[in-house]
Amino acid sequence: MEFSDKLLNRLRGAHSVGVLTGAGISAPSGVPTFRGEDGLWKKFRPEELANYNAFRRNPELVWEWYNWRRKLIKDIKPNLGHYALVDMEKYFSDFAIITQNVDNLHEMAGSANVIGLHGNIMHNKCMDCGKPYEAELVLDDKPPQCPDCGGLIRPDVVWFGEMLPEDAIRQAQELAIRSEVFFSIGTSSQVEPAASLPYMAKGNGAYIVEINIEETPLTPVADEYFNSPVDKVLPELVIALENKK
Ligand code: BJW
Repeated sequence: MEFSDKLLNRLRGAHSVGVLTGAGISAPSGVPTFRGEDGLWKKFRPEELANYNAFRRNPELVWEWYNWRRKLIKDIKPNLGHYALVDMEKYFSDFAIITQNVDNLHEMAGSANVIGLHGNIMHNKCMDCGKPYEAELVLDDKPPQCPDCGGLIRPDVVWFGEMLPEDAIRQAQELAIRSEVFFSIGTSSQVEPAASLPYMAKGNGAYIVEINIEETPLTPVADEYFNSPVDKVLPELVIALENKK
């Protein structure tokens, strides 16, 4: 794979590099993405399931979807894309990953600075009193009730219409603003506020690099677009960086 001198020189001179990841980076590990044909679970769109009102209306259905995903995720491992991002850390004094994923694979691979925007699928909380519960404790068929207050226990993730963790979105925006190179990897660039981060980075002078097997609304704005799987592009980019030292 060819990498332009412009990209390699930008990277070589950079101190701050930000990386936004989405479901596409976990796809080679076997985690289904949200959108597209693979994203449909029993014909429901993610917007119909990752949604507070849906959980209120039909908690069993939403709970079943999360437990299906939890069982699937339990045995999966990071892939070459995740590991390449771990390798990339050593080239930059300020390097962090902003992830929309809830599967913990960046942490499992060993990335040191991960900003999680949408929570962690293995964690639960009471929807009334907020008390945290581990997912393994409550893998029942129906959402259990909180022993403390009787509220329904829900996955500790961010649903549509809910605010992102304040610290996480602040850190993500600060990183986007100071990044000299900003990657958008394996995300359909449709879900806000994550989708705005590359634009924020670009507005502050960053060089935008997109890696995705399909074009997205970000593609025309990106300075470089790699139309190839992430677990192919990133390991080759690490080799190119190493050779360019
Ligand atoms: C590969 C590959 C390979 C595959 N290699 N690539 C401004 C304008 C309009 C709307 C809004 C707005 N601001 C807020 C909103 C509302 C809403 C929103 O964005 N709606 C849009 C859909 C229109 N946002 C929110 O509600 C957010 N909250 C918020 O903003 O609060 C303030 C507020 C509230 C109310 C009103 C206004 C403001 C919260 C969003 C929470 C999203 N939650 C989910 C579920 C998380 C928990 C869970 O996992 O169940 O997050 S939904 C789902 O989408 C999940 C993902 O993180 C997220 C993004 O998906 P992602 O990662 O991009 O996956 P896919 O499947 O879409 O794409 C995968 C990509 O990979 C594809 O492009 C493939 O081609 C590619 N790919 N294999 C490279 N091998």
